[in-house]
Amino acid sequence: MPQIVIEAEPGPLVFDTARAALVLIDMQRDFLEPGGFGEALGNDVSRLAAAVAPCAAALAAARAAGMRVIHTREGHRPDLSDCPPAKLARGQPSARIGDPGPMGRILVRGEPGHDLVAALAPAPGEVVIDKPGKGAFHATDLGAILSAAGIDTLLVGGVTTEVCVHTTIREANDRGFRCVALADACASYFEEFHRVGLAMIKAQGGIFGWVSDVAAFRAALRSAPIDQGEPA
Ligand code: TIU
Repeated sequence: MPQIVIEAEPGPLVFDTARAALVLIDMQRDFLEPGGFGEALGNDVSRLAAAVAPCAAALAAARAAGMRVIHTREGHRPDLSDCPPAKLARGQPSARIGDPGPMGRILVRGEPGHDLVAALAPAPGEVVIDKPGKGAFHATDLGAILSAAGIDTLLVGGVTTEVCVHTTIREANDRGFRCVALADACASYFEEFHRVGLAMIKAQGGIFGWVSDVAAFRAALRSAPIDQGEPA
C-alpha cells in the first residue's frame, strides 16, 4: 500500500491513504450560522467561518486522492429522547435544544440548521455520522465503520476545536487511531481555546496525536509514495 508522509508536529507522520480518513466534525449551520445552537449559547458564530475554505480544500484533496471522507453532525431525535436532561438544561441559552429558531428546531435532526453548510455538502457515498454527543464515537457506529474499512489514521477538521474536535480526537486516540488535527480546518468561538486545544494535542510527544494544516495535507497527497524497500 502507498505510504506517504505528512509534515506535522511533534513530528512527521507516515500513513497509508487507503487506511486513512478525512473526518470533518459538525460543520453545520447550527454552529456556523446565526440563529442556531452556537449563537443561542451566546457565541459569535462568525469566528467559525475561517474553517470553511480550509475544510473545502481538504475535502477536495481527499476526494481527488480517493481517500475516505466522513462527515459528522451533532443533533438529536425530534422527540429529544436521546438528549440527556443535563445537556438540555445546561447554561442559560437564549434558546434551548429543540426550541424553534430561524433554521428550524435547534440541534434537531432533519431541521435546516442541522444540515452541513452548503460548501461542505457530502458527496454520494460519503459517510455521515449523526451523533448525540460531543465525541463522534459515543452512541454512533463510527467505530464499526472505521474498523470494517481498516482505517488507522484520521485527519480531522471541524468545529469546535476544543469541544467536538477535541472530544473526538481523544476518543479516537484511546481506541488506537492516529489522529492529525488540521489546524486551519478547525475553529473555535474562542481563539485562546483553539490555540491551546491544538497545543494540548501535540504536547508531550503527541499525547493525543499530531497537528498539521491543510497545505501540508495537500502536499502529502501530491507527494510520491515513500520507498518501503523490498519485503523481507
Ligand atoms: N459549543 C461548542 O463549542 N461546541 C458544541 O457545542 N459542539 C461542537 O463542538 N460541535
